[in-house]
Amino acid sequence: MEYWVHKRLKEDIGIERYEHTLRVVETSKELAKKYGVDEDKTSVAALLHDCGKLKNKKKLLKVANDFGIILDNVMEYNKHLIHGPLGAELAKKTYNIHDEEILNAIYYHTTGREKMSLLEKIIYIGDYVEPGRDFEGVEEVRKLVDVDLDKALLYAMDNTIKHIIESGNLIHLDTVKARNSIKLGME
Ligand code: DGI
Ligand code: FE
Ligand code: FE
Repeated sequence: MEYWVHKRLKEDIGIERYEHTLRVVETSKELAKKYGVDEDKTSVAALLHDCGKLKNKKKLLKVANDFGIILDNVMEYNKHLIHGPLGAELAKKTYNIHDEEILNAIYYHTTGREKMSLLEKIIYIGDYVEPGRDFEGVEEVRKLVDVDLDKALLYAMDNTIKHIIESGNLIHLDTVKARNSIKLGME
């Protein structure tokens, strides 16, 4: 992507989130090669996956509102979840991306959704296992992803749902649907 994209991204999300993003690009590209997904598309989706995670949280809410993004009750409760839908909107309007597959991968990268595409799965897992991550269970997901993408996804989603429950938070319906859909697809 052109220089201005990187510059804008760095300004909007901050240097640490930007560096995380670059690691997600590398990790996702490797996964794309392994699982036969278009590497250029993957690269764009990964670069912009967190473009909605504006470091200025007041601005984040204002921009989401200006774009007419309607918050459901779970997103209202946990504002962190807005950055996926907001990212997809920014990718379209600011970064001029019109590929629906890329926009969906950005939109659903935090929760996942029912019947995820291969690109959506790769961005979800790339975000989860990039080398900067060190949360509990990540090593297992790294091992699984070498063997079976869906097994890796199910493990990661189960882990995330357990973590959400332990922290007393709300589980988004798309998170539940994503998990069930992967589970059913495996049997
Ligand atoms: O933006 P990143 O930090 O790179 O990663 P992300 O967009 O995957 O966000 C990960 C966080 O999102 C993690 O703490 C789990 C949380 N999350 C995922 N699904 C849900 C959720 N949090 C709530 N409350 N509800 C969900 O359904
Ligand atoms: Fe994110
Ligand atoms: Fe991320």
